This record gives sequence, structure tokens and C-alpha cells, in this order.
Amino acid sequence: MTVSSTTNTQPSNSGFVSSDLIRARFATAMSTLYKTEVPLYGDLLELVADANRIALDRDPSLTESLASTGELSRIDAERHGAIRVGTAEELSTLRRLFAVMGMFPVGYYDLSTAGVPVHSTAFRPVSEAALQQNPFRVFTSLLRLELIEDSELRELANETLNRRQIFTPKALALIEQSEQAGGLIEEEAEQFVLEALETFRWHQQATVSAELYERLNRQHRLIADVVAFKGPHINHLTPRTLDIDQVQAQMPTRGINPKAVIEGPPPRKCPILLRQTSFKALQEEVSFVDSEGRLQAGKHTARFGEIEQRGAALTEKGRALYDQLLNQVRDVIGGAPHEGNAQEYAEVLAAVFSAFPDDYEMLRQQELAWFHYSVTELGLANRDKIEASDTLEGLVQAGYIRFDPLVYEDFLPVSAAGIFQSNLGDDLREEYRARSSQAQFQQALGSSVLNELELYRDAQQNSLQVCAEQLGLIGLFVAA
Ligand code: OOG
Ligand code: NI
Repeated sequence: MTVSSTTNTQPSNSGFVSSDLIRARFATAMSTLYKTEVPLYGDLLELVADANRIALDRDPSLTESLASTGELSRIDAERHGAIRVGTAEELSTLRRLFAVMGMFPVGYYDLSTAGVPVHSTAFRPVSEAALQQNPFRVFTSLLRLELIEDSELRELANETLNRRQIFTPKALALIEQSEQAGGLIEEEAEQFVLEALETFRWHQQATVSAELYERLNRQHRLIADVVAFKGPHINHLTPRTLDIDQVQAQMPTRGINPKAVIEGPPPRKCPILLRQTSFKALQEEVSFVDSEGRLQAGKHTARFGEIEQRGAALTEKGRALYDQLLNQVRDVIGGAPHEGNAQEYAEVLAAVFSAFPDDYEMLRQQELAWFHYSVTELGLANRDKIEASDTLEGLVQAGYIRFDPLVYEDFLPVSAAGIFQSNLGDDLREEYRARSSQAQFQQALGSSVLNELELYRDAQQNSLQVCAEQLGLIGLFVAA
């Protein structure tokens, strides 16, 4: 799959609503739905909006940098969600549903090493233009039923999953319509958003008896969450904050209790990758149904809240350094951080990560991060003085070209495992011996996943291309 084959703005005369617009409408509809389902999420949105305003007011250069990369306009609408599905068919149909909204599977995440019986991808827009319009992403996990050791229970789970249909008939018909016609017209697009939303809605009534729920729950809480309900309810919706430490500190003032440790890198002058923290949602009332159809009252904890701060996307080299340092931290504290060693963890994290350059120019020189290059006003004014022999470095030094970090659009497996664990009640379990594989996941998905590094490399290269064209130096800059 190439990026150009997934460019998703339809020609305006096709009569189709652009997939970017469908995604933006869907993201808004999802946010509205989740606000009514989990009111705490609405409070969190307000907290994040306030903190973002303060962060931008405090730091004009941040505003300028976000404007240069096109992120400024998307910050308030920016969020990701997460769902978990049970079968290959559910996953592959989701792939088709997300494609209607210009969202494609990027990356592969193996969570089995952290004792979570799933593997995952993120459906997200891929082109820079699409990301700027609306960067909505959904972290999507496939349950690995083969990890249920009890064969009778595994068969029961399998039968339960095979009996359910998580998509409405109209959603399925509109996916087909879009695939065949090459898009959806206004009326269809409106209906598609409403029908697609049904798949992500919370269902208070379980599809299994309290007894089967308990058996599934004992295997793993995640297994019960996926198997026992009518659909893959959205389990959190995460706004992007520009100052996660500030929001984390303020959460308790609004009655929200975050987990003890922020996942990801330590606080830095130049943020990298992704920092995330979550809060546990309340237990919810559900009803189970016995074989005679009688309802039994019960409780289930599935949904939670999360915030994240995004920083520079790292190159392969930068990512290797990040992974190495994070492993070092874990070696020092003896595994994953928890409430009991939160303070020590923060200190070790900060100390170990002092080895990671905290300066954009150094990150660029050492090719640790990806950047977006753009011509400055000074550069445009001096266009005539630029010669074919000028180098990119020379033009950057002269102030004719500026560089801003490309934001990380993806997820981190170790952080994701920490988020999973915290809302599963922290009952840590050992890593699964039966490791998952990307090939197996892609077979269930019905396609390969895109490589995120290639997307960042393309974005950097495209920005250089635009600079070259604006300065009349066509084809001069070569990719890093
Ligand atoms: C997904 C957990 C991972 C993230 O942002 O890394 C996650 C889930 O609990 O389904 O949300
Ligand atoms: Ni998340």
C-alpha cells in the first residue's frame, strides 16, 4: 500500500462527501455520544481545553511551531479512542468501515509480552492533509481466544462471539455502497455516521449469563469485556493536551483520580513520542441473561478516561534509543512501575533519559526525530539570492528555511500495556508464552498494516520538496 493510493480527498465534482469530512463528523458524533455515556469525559475535555489555552499563551514559539506543521487548528478536535474485538471477521469489517472515513491500519502492537491477550493496530488518517483536517484514530485490539487454556470455555466464548453481529445491516450496506461507487453522497454519508456509531455504543445488557461472565472474567478481565457484550463499546476517548503534567495535577480538583504514573518519556523541553495517563471509570451496572432469558443484575468495569501529550516522531535510530533507555529504567526499578514506586520511577526515568538530547537542533543533527521543513518569510524575500549550490544546512543556518518536529501520530506498546493494566485492576500477570505475530494479525485483518516510519519519512521528504519548489531549487534536497 502506498500513501498516494490512500489519499482521501475526493474530487469536488464527484458528488461524494470527502472521507475526511465523514471522519470529522464521526469523531464529533462519537465525542457527543461518549459525553452522555461517561460525563467525566466531558469534564476532562474542559480541563484539557483550559490547560491548552494556558500553554499556548505562555509560549508563543509553541503556537508558531504548531501553526507551521498545521497542528494548531486540529488540537481542539484531536482525540483517539479504543475498542477490542473478538473475531477476524469483526476486525476485517472494521477495516472496511474505517476506510470509508479515510482511516487505515498503521503499525502492529504485540501486547502479549505484557500479559494482555490481544494484538492491535491503530486505524488513522495517513496523509498530512487528512491528518490536518481531523486526526481521529482508533486503537483496535483483537482478542486472542487461543490463549484460553480451558478448551470448553474457549469453545463457549467462540460460539458466543460467532452469534453476534456488531454492525447494523445499514452500516454493512453503506460500506459496500462506498466500496462499489468509490464514495458516499451526502444523504448516505449522514446515515453512515449514525449507523457506524451503533457499533461503538455501550450496551447495558450482556449476552451471557452471570455464571459464564464469571468464568470468562477469571480467565482474564479483558476476555469477559470482549465476549460478554453485544458490541465493542468504545472504552475511552482521549483528548490531546499540550501540558499533561498540568492536567494530571488538576484532575483531582474535578473529582478525577489519575493512575500514579504517566506512561512514556519524562517531562522534557522538547517533547518526544507520547506521554499518557488514564483514570479508572466507575463500575457500571449491567444485566446478565440466563438460559431462560431471565435478567440478573451485575457489575462490569470497562470504560475509563485518558489524556495524552504528543511530541516529536522519532526515526528508527531515535526509537531504538528510546526503547533502550526505557528498558534501562525498568531494569533499575525491577519491572513495570506501580503506585508503590511512582516517585522512584519518575526520578530514575528523568535521570536515565538525560542521555536523550533535549534540543530540536540536536535531535535533527543526530537524525533522532523527523521534521517538517518550511520556507520562512526571510527565505521568500531572498529567493533571488539563493543558488543551486546552496545546501539545506546552509539555508537553515541563514534562516531561510525553518524546521519543526513532525508530531508522533501513533502509539507505544509499553505505554498501551500500562494503560490496559491500570484499567484491568492492576492484577499483573505473566507474559504469554504463545507470542503473537504480525502475519497472523494481518491475516485476520485481511490486509497488511502500514509502516509508520515510512509515513514520517514521506512527510519529511514532501516538506523538503515544497521548500525546493518555493525556492526554485526543484529536486535538490535528498531525503535524510
Ligand atoms: C487500549 C489501551 C491502549 C493507548 O492509548 O495506548 C491505549 C484498550 O484498553 O483497549 O488506549
Ligand atoms: Ni488510549
